[in-house]
Amino acid sequence: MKSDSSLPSKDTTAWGRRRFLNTAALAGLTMGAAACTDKESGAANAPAAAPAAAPDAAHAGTNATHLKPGELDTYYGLWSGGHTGDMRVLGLPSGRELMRIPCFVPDALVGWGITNESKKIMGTKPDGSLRYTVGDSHHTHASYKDGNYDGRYAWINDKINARIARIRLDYFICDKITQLPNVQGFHGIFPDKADPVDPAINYTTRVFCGAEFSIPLPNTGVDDGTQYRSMFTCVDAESMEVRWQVLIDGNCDLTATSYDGKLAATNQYNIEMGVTYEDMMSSERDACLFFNIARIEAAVKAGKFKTVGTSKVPVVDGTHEANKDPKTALTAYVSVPKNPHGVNASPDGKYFICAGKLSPTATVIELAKVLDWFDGKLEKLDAAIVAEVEIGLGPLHTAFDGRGNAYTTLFLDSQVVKWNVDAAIKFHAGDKAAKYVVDRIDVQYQPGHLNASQSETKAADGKYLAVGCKFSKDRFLPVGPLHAENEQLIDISGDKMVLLADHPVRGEPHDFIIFKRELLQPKQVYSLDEFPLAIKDPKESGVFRNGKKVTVKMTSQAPAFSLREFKVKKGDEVTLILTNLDKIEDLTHGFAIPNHNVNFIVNPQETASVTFIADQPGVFWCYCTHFCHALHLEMRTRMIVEA
Ligand code: K7E
Ligand code: CUA
Ligand code: CA
Repeated sequence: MKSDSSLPSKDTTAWGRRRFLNTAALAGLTMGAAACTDKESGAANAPAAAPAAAPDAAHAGTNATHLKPGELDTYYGLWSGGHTGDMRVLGLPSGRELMRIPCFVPDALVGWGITNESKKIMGTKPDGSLRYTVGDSHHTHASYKDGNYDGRYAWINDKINARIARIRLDYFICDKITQLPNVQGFHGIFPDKADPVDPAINYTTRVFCGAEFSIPLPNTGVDDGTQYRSMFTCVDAESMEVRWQVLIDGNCDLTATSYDGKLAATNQYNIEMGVTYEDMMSSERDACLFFNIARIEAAVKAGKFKTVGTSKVPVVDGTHEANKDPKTALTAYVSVPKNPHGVNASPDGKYFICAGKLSPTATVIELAKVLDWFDGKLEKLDAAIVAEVEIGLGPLHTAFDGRGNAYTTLFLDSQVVKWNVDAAIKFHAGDKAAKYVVDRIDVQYQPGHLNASQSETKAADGKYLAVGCKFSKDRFLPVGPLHAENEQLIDISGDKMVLLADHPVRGEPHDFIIFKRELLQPKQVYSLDEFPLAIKDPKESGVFRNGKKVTVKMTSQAPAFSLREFKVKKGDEVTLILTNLDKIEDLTHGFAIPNHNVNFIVNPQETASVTFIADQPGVFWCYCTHFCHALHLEMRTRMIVEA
């Protein structure tokens, strides 16, 4: 197929032919076909695409991606790593990958899953081995203060094992992982931005987590799917303990939170509570489910909860049946068209926008009206919908430029559509002259998430938009059957979107955030006090025996370890503690032991430990694996295991 990146025509008459897909079967077919073939055959099932026109240089924006050697990026990007279960840190606009922060899956560079400290965070079985070595991270979002990022934390989900990880943004490390009880398919995640009750708490204290799959509660292996339920979970941002859960009808997909802290919401594509995709598509409308945070926490405080299985977490009842009276309701189910996907909060704080997925629409829900309904001042909850407009085929996620425009990925059309929220509201209210679609751009190909610089904050700046395309097809050199995916950068500073760059990415691209570099103040040298096991003076080094348990204490200072050799006996359980006493930025050492599955690094002033059985007699040259000094290759110590 051809690989043009030309802009589509602004001719909206062609657009009018893209009709609402109002049968479940057709929608399912179209989605399936496009997902496994190319854009042309996807389009064969869909109404004709807008005719292509040559790119118009006159409308080109002013942003560029190329940085001169030595020039620093102006934005950080935090990216979920997909199957690799880590968080990627990018510099934007260059798109250069600066770091990978391991979370859910072992990492060979830093020794994540090898050191005792990282294993404790990841979670182990009674025999000390890792509980999980697979992960699937989709969503990452950072902590807020005053509606902007405050540089404390970011969170990321593992869909496979229902885990949430926290990243400390001072050291760019994962410091806690919590597994959510009684849920499966933990997908959407979003920190709150303020406390619903206390205005002094204008920063993140909670993280909300949606569970996409429904299961028996407790999970007893029941076959009858009508008994399965899903839950919405609140995790404490500081302690990372699970605070409470809400039992719901339907399921959770993506999650959003309001700037005033009063509301959180999750899109639901399975209000049918089906167990097959045909069942899950049988209703014409699903829901965007709102949670009244203050009321939920009051109910927990008042003891109006139960617990499920062995979990002690309070579970309140958020089902339809229990929440009919708006004045006491904990939840509100706003109806949105068939099988929606993303839900995103506009930076003006007024709206949540639901992307239609199987419906070619975006639904704009006004938050003030949802609050009115909870107060008994809005008779029909669905009157909170202030726009529901056609934008294209397969809408998935929406980003914002802070100038009133929304940008939504169209999976089936392989496009990003730029549309104006106010114009959409006017159109919905009956002003058929209101032109809400502003621009469209082809992307390569089948985009999922997108996000714009500062888009998820009140400081959305409308400069850059990144798009995670699920298929790269012909954009890169072929490398066998597995293709790189394609992340693209688009300039959104002008009237028309301009494609700036393609970047290959290992599967699979999901969510990310982009924010100004000034918002972070990373530290490049640890403090010894961060580590209880720190060996603060090389004189403390040595071999300390307690029966068959041996502790080896060592420090590193380029180009030497504090012990030139150390002796243990065959069969000993050895715990080796290494503190890097070098204080210079960028002076990292590694420590590898041949035949013992040990390799990890210690950054400046960091302490790490490993525990292993010395099960083979012999001499083992432990060596520094991280280039540190002209004498790096000589930086070694001997482990002598006596028979
Ligand atoms: Cu759309 Cu898991 Cu965020 Cu990926 S989900 S695309
Ligand atoms: Cu120390 Cu290389
Ligand atoms: Ca559905």
